[in-house]
Amino acid sequence: MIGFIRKKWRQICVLLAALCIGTIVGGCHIIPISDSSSKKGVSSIIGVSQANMREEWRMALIDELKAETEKNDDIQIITADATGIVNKQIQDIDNLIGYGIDLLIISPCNEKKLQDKIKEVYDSGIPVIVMDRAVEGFDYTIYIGPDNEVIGQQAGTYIAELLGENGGNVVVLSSRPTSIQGAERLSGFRSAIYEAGGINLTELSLVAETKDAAYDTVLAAKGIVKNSDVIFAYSDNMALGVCDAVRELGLEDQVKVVDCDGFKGEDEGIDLVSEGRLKATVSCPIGGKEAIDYALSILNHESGVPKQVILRSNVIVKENVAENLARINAKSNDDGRKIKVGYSQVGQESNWRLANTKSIEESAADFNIDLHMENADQSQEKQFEAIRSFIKEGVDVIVVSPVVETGWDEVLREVKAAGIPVIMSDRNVRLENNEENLTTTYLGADFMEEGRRAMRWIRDNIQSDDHEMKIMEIMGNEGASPTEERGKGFREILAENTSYNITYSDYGDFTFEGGKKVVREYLKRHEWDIDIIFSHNDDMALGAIEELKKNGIKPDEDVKIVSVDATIEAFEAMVRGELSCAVECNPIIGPQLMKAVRDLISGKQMPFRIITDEKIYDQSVAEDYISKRRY
Ligand code: GZL
Repeated sequence: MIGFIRKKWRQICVLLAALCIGTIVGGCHIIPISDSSSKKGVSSIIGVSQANMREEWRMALIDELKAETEKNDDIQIITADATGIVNKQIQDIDNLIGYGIDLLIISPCNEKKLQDKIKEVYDSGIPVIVMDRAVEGFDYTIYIGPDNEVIGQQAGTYIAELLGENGGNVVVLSSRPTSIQGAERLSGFRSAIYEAGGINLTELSLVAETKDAAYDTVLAAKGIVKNSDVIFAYSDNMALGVCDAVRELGLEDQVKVVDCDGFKGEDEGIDLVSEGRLKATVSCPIGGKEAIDYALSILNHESGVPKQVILRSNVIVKENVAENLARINAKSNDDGRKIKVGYSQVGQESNWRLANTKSIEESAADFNIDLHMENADQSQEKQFEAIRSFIKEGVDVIVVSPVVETGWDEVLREVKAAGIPVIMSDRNVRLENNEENLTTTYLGADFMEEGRRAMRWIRDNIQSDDHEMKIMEIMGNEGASPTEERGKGFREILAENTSYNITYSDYGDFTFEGGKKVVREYLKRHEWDIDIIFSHNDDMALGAIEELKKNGIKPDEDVKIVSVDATIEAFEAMVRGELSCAVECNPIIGPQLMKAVRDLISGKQMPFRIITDEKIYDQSVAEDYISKRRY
């Protein structure tokens, strides 16, 4: 207790000192965020390391963080401005930690160069919220930011639709992007333009991603520009230079300009669209509100904080500027009323599913939500029936965990026509046309990463110096997103390691009996020659283990077994020395799901995706963790 008081007193002293002198302290400029510096009862200090404070977007983030902090007396934030310099940002982080912060929010100058520092802070036990630019890997508490590839795709798709079936001439400003986000936007843009077909794309290289460079480049390319229909720039900053040059060339009536960012403020995207100088801007969501929301959850040690929240971007045109501004400025008005949710659940095929259902039912009660769940016994037809019954029932929200990825367009169009929003939970769907916005958000795991983690563990822990390792893959049910994506992620890493090969694959439908069947069928036609089994879930792995033992084959000795889910039954099998490794797929998504339902009903814009936090376990740690497992 004494230690706690001492820490808090130190924090308050530091904060008051910083607020009083407000000067450069050790290279870290403390900018008092809150005017209510005499805040009583500040229990947590949040350090904000901002890449720079000159870009409009970054100032907007600080403003959002400030506004959200003002609403909560328990927290105080202090911000350091790295002025775009990597070494200064590293020094800023050290200074903020020296002030005794309880949590770090960082928007890195350079994702790669800050990655190790972010990992160091995260590993030290200080929660880290990474914003805007995602570092590789998962050594942080949560990432909140846009999907820049999607932002670029949205711009490309909009331009293709603007030009129509006759296509046209499009100029894209494509400097050598100094940021990953610029490269991702260009990549998404190009993919959408190529997919549309019939569009002549001319790339103009910029010397820098600035307004002036864009202006000069467009003027210099007058000959090309005067034959073009659209110019695309992937930031507001560059777009202003393009608009000025197009005006200078007297081409405003002919050449349309489209960009990304959609920031508020003078000469920013929304402003330029309102003035008719930009035809459209694809918004880059800021995330300050979400950052403080999740910071409070983390500081309050709430369970279920996701690993990634991918924020939604919108195509803003003159006709919908008012609607978008209203959305951006909307205050969530969760009146706490009882919400009715219709949930179409896959079935009861596995221990994972049972834990998932339990988590959802318990959280519905906690969040004052009237849950009507229908189990489909892995039948898509039964899911359609359940969804149509929810429409008739007039529920407020429909949640679907789809047994397979495809075939959902018709029934989801019926739901949309009924004005009921849809959340995809646990698994996602693949739709014919993503622009129909038939679903609001996806909440679940990164199945590709689960597959990669399984194969990375095999690569790092199971080697052979005298023969190619034979792998048997026991797959979930055909067409399910975890089946497709775990297999893809696994093969992505497998392709980098030639001493392994998948020599046999079969479906086990995520069930215990399915796992037994795959091994039984194999043994009917082969002598056992498999070195490794990769099972898409624990139930099939445990069924396979039973069949192996029945045939005198020793699990984890004669064959290593790696599975996904990491249920308590998997931990027990690892402790028994039968299962070799379990990649976690967290079924306890009830709290996040019900928070998303309440956010949706309260008018908040939903993220594109909310990705759960997951680890990997093997026999070396199974004993340590088994007592802590919650499913
Ligand atoms: C994954 C989930 C899968 C589990 C299986 O999110 O959809 O379905 O891995 C379950 O155990 O049957």
